[in-house]
Amino acid sequence: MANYGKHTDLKWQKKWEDSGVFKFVENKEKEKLYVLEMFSYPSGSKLHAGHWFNYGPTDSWARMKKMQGYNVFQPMGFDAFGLPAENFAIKTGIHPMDSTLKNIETMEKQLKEMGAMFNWDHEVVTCAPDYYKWTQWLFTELYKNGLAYRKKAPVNWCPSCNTVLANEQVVDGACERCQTLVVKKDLTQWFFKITKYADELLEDLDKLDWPEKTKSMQKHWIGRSYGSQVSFKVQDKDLDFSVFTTRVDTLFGVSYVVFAPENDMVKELTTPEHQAEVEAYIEQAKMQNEIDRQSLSREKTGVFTGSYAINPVNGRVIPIWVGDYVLNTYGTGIVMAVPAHDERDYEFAKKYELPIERVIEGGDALPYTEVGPMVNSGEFNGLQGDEAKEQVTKWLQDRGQGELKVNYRLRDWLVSRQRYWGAPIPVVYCDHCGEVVLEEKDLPVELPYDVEFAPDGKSPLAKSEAFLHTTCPKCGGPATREADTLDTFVCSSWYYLRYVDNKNADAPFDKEKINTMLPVDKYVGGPEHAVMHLLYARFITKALRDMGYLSFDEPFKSLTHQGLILGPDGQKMSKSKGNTISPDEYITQYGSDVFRMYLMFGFSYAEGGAWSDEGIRSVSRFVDRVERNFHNIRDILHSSSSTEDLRSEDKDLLYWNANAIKGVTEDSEKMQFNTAIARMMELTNALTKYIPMEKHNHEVLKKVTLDFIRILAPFAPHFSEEIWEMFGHEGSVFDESWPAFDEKALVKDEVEIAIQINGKIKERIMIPSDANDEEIKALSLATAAIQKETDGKTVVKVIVIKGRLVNIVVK
Ligand code: ANZ
Ligand code: ZN
Repeated sequence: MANYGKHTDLKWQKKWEDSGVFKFVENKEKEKLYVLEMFSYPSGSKLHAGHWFNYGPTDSWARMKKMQGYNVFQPMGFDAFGLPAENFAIKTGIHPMDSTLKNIETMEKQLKEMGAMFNWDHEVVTCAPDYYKWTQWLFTELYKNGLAYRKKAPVNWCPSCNTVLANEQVVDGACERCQTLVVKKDLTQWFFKITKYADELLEDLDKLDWPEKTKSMQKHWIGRSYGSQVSFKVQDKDLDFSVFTTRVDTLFGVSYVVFAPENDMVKELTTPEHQAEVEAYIEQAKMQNEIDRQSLSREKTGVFTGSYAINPVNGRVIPIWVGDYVLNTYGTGIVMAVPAHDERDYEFAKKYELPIERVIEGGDALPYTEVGPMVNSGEFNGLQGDEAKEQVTKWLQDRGQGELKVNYRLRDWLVSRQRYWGAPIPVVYCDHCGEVVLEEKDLPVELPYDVEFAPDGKSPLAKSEAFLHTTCPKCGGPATREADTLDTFVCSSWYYLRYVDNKNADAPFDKEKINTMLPVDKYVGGPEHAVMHLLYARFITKALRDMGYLSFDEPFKSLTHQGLILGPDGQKMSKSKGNTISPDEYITQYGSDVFRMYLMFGFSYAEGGAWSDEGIRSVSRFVDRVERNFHNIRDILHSSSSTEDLRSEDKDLLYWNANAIKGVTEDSEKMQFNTAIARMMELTNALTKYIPMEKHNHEVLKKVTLDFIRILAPFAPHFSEEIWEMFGHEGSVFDESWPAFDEKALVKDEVEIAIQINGKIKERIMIPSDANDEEIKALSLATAAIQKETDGKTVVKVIVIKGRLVNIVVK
């Protein structure tokens, strides 16, 4: 009768807590290992299968590492600020602080039921004043170092959430959270100067053991592009402007230029007879979002301004247009159009009947967008590629009309949010002193509890007179507080630092402590954070390093993304589809180890997949079988007498044991848990065969049993403790060391056979003892001496007498 179940979990969770076996204690003798899972967002009140898939297997990995001798630090906390709690407050009247703390309490309890070895002493909760005091401190430090600034900027505005969104939070032109179409709005906002680190953020990606796809997404997000800036004069006006181009070798083929509708110069360039049309065009462009505007498939539109520019390289007079396929936020917001060699320009020129002239040779059809020799380009004809670009740029540079230029897609990080449930931006505005950033002694700027939540689109802070009115710390005069709060990504950009020293009341962290414990050795979380969170954290680490706080360059050395667990219907789990899996029910029924092992066995960790009830049942049956085996083994070791011989059955069992240790060690290291568990299933099959035998080698059986419990322990921690105890041990199995495997046991036995030719022994060779007739035949014929003997003759027959000899009949 199977005994393992939820009661086992509870028993061991209590024992672990009482004995403090997983408490983190600094230890210079051991190598530290910082294992981090992305902390949870306490918006839904419960832990779901996705949390479990992130935390359970990673905890197993960390447990193996602990047994391998590392001093493992594995903290947990809550990313507790954010929109959902505030929207919930508007809907229900329940204060975000109350709902958040309640959710955290539930989730903590559930996380404890998981039985992970989290270092709860180090917990951080980002909405607690003793945490966000230091988030605000981070803001002030960035400000002092010229990395935080305020400017008026067109921002992505979600009319439904009533807030500004970072570029990263706009997906297909809509708000990532509520799918409402995003509009542009001019507001004065705070920014962090992440662009200062663009090159380093790009180049250091090479140092990281991260999924290639994530690195390439960051690379694309940063979007470094080498090109040239070319300056054009406006005809009959004392005006000039520059364009950014990656194809300066096509400069002779420019047939018009296009300004982004938002470009400040458009007004000046528009002649009176074109004014009405241009203004109307600008108005409609405001309604479009950037993604659509850049889309290749969308029909290009534009209007003529009435002005002309002069191409510096050939003096040609070319019309100046306005078109929304040009973005104001990239390059200079102006494009030199070369219809013969660019798709969008080609389409535009066709539509508006603008000239198309080939200046690059190659291909039959236009547009030809590859590289090739320059043609119709005067003295530059024949040059191509980088050489051509260099020469043309040099020519321009000599005349003060151009230079080499590196351009980035990356923009500064907009951190202002017109919302309540976030860390207040620690700034006051004073009539005398202007913008005053607070000193550490004035932090934290606490969020007032007593505010009004109403669906009026206004931030509760902006309406709170008590919060807004304050005195200026510089002159003591009246001042107004900044009413915006920080993007929650600011909170999560440094939480991995605070964990180490979470109770420090004098500083965000102790420098020495942090530089010993960091960087994080293994970070595990969802791929949805490939850009934002992971890029922001890297930036903050580099900024704090340059301020002298950190002595490392990158926060997360190695990164793994777990896949997604879908509902049984193969669809993403969601309450509305009714296909969610509630871990609690399964844990009550099967115990958390079975739940965890199913997640690890039933899916590839990186891929995830659809939930299956049959899958978890089969893992439960496996655990039952393992348990029965261990009970039987205990009885055997207690009651029967041992054989001293090392028989082939004993060797076979040792083989499967070594095979399991090797497989579990190597596959788990790579987080390939499903194949690791398959190796333990093979060992279980071997034991199931061995146990019913009449005689057992106790020494072998005992070794295999203790090895097996230890490699199973990270996967089924409660169950394994119980079995470990059953075999008479007092301490925790997690204080044991990870078993090594015997390479020799992995080589199956060999036997010597004789090879005859026409009845005469010619050679003796070693073959695996379990080789079949076909394998023996092949091995014999392939032997050098036999090849020589049979050369030029016909093999008539090969007779195999198993285990002893092979007779080859030749003619
Ligand atoms: C002339 C040209 C000729 C271009 C040609 C391309 C091919 P990446 O690689 O992404 O940096 N461009 C520049 N600024 C732009 C803006 N604000 N909005 C839209 N397009 C813009 O792309 C650089 C190229 O994108 C530039 O090189 C420019 O078009 C266009 F045969 O200049 B090219
Ligand atoms: Zn003042």
